[in-house]
Amino acid sequence: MLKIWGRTNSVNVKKALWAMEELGLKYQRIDAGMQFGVTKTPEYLKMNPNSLVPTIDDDGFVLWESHAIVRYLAAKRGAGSLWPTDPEARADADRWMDWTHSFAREFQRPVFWPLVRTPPEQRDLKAIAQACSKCAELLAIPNEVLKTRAYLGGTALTMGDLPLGCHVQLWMRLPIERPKQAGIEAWFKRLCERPAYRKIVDIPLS
Ligand SMILES: N[C@@H](CCC(=O)N[C@@H](CS)C(=O)NCC(=O)O)C(=O)O
Repeated sequence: MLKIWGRTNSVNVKKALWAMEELGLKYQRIDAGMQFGVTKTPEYLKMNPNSLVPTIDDDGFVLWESHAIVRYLAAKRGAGSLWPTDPEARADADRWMDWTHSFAREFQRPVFWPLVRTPPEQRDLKAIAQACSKCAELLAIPNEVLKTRAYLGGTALTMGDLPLGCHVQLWMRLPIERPKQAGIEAWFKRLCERPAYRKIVDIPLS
């Protein structure tokens, strides 16, 4: 049985869970990380020496790094859907997974953490506003693509949408000023129409 360790409000755990749901996989999720602990136990560290979530165990094959997990599941179970079979189409989608690291670096710690996981009196609002501007500047890149494509990899959802789709849910749901970005907004709306996205990704911020 496919197992995944990770709390449901982790953006990186969401990427793996969303892939599993889109692929219709049966899995067992074990709470781990933050208030649940687990990640510092010798058993967990043996699986994932980073002491981070997510980690999966697929019938004895242990894997960590959320994007690697998404790629693995897509390659194994999603050929022709999450995993485009044409090498150029796959690279086109794949590039957005790597690009998402650039956005996450400017967004998770500088914007999400201060607004959601930091007491209001400790927030540096000027720094948050500056970080938001930088994030909007970065999102202008996929925004252009999404003006002419339904999904980042083309006409259908692929693995290329999963990492950024998880960060953009937080971006869209945070009480911040966002410039109008029609491509991103239409894509987010499209993602919200997917049952798997609503179940796993578009949950209240915490
Ligand atoms: N590059 C790793 C990063 C994993 C990561 O930073 N996970 C965070 C949650 S999003 C974590 O484990 N934080 C500590 C905790 O939850 O206890 C991945 O993509 O899987």
